Amino acid sequence: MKFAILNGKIIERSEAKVDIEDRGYQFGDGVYEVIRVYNGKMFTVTEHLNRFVKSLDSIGITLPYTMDHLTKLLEDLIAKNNLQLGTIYMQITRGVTPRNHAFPSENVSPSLVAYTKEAARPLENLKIGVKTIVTEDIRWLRCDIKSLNLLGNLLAKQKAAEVGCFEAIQHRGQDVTEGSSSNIFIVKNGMIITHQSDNLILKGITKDVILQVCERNSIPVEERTFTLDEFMDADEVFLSSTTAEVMPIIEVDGKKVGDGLPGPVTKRLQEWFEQEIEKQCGALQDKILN
Ligand code: PSZ
Repeated sequence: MKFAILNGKIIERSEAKVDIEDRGYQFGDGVYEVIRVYNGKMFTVTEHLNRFVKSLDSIGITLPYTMDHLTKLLEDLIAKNNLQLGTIYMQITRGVTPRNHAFPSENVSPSLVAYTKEAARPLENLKIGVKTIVTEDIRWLRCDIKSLNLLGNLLAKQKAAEVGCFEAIQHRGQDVTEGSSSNIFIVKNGMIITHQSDNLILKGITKDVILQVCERNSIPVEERTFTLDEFMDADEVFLSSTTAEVMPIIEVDGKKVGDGLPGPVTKRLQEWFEQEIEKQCGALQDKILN
């Protein structure tokens, strides 16, 4: 994509460069968001921007723009790049300053970067489901912050990739927390169970859409910790994220989940999730359950 945002201006992607002493580069001292674009329109943009500000607040960075201004900037970027179906990546770091662990005392301007990518919906995986592994959650205790520090997540994802799996599902002792880049849900006897949104997981925007849809359709949900045993014994399992949407999980550590096919509750949620997309962004060309 030809254009990117650097510190409030839309410039050529190839011109968008940051200093070697940017604190994001040296320390991962910043936060980010990924927003889905369908039909040239951002899905759940307000929710993503609110979470962005929450992440920024929790590390003591002030957003150097109003929400309206930032939204307009992102809309302009989508238009300039003529993006129809894809994602926007956006990050803010504490800025450029001589290397020192402690925050800079003088007024350093935060660095904002955003750019777009074309990305189809993962329709094949959404139809047939994905394979996963489980791995110990070795991350820090503020997983609610969408921090640039992703080493724990990367090590988990790499472990999955090395055995041809889509996702690594993390657990702290017996308790399942979340995927390396997704939230995890189990279905048991018609009840949906997912980890509560506390400091141990990221409060997914997709998760929140799913919970709202469940509420509206009287699907019972429990937000609580669940164990690896409950997870392995579930009728259905699925994960959620901005790009993976409602993704059926059909295998864990080489063992089939249920009968090894996406389950009925998961499929109904996929249909309702597509309806939410269409409400905000207009009709989808290709759908999961055609
Ligand atoms: O393109 C990708 O692979 C993406 S876009 C967003 C994600 C992956 N993952 C977000 C995420 C996460 O990184 C962790 C650790 N937990 C949960 C999620 C899901 O958050 P939402 O639904 O807001 O994307």
